[in-house]
Amino acid sequence: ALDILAFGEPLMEFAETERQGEALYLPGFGGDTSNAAIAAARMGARVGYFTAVGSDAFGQGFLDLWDRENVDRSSVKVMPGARTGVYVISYGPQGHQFSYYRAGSAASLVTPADLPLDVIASAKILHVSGISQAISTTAADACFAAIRHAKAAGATVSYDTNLRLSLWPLDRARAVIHGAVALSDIARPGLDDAQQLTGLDRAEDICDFYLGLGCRIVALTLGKEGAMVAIPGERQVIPSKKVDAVDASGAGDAFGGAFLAEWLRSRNPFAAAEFANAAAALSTRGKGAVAPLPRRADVEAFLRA
Ligand code: KDG
Repeated sequence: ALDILAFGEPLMEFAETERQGEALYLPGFGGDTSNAAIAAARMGARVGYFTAVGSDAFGQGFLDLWDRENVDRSSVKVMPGARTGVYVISYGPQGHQFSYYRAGSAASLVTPADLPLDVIASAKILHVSGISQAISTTAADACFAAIRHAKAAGATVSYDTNLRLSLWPLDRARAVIHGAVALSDIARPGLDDAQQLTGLDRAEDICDFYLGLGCRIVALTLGKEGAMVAIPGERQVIPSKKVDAVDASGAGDAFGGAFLAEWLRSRNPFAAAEFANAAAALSTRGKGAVAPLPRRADVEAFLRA
């Protein structure tokens, strides 16, 4: 059985770079829940992924990627005639920015009827995100159905808010995300997302808000500052070690995947956050979401150093 089953949309990635003054786009792999799945697998967890990919080269590229990364993709659907989504990362003064080519993608066509119910029921953790729900109403419905199925089977539900306002308006995002977080056990909001979603400013208040929705664990990531982890009755800031960051794309996903893998080992969310901070920091040292994800030995060496 799986430790973690993640569900969402994989996106082929092109990260802006430059060679001799000319713009070039470095191919890679992205998609928040796929990134988190790979991060967790690199930390030693038994991980599976569910989505639909197109019957195209990028879809095959993802199937091969998951095989290389030990992510079980046996329930992934290949949709004849549909396409796999794409995004471009560009860099400006405010950091990275994403442009999407994903409307009508294979993953957005997933409906509740496509869910691999047996796999969901047998995994210890189901991991989904705001992006998993933003891409279409059928995908949003499928997420809710997956969450309810996992809960009924006694699994832990993990939810990454991952607010992307180019995919849906704030009011709808808030209603859906908070509806889903209220059904989840572990919430990983990022500070900027959470400020917009909750209208609250302080990290402490944001943690209380998500605990108030009914989560058992809130792991609020604070960018370079690390994370604030809260459980009912206890809250701690877990600082992160600094690194020379090149690109923070996917750092939240690295945190999320490493956090779940480590929490399954120790059941200690504070220790898991320290481990996940290190994984996230290391993941910012290269461009793109997946290529710079560290492995367990890298994280352990970094924590010892
Ligand atoms: O967290 C990084 C992801 O946002 C990136 O890989 C692309 O999944 C993606 C999205 O929809 O933004």
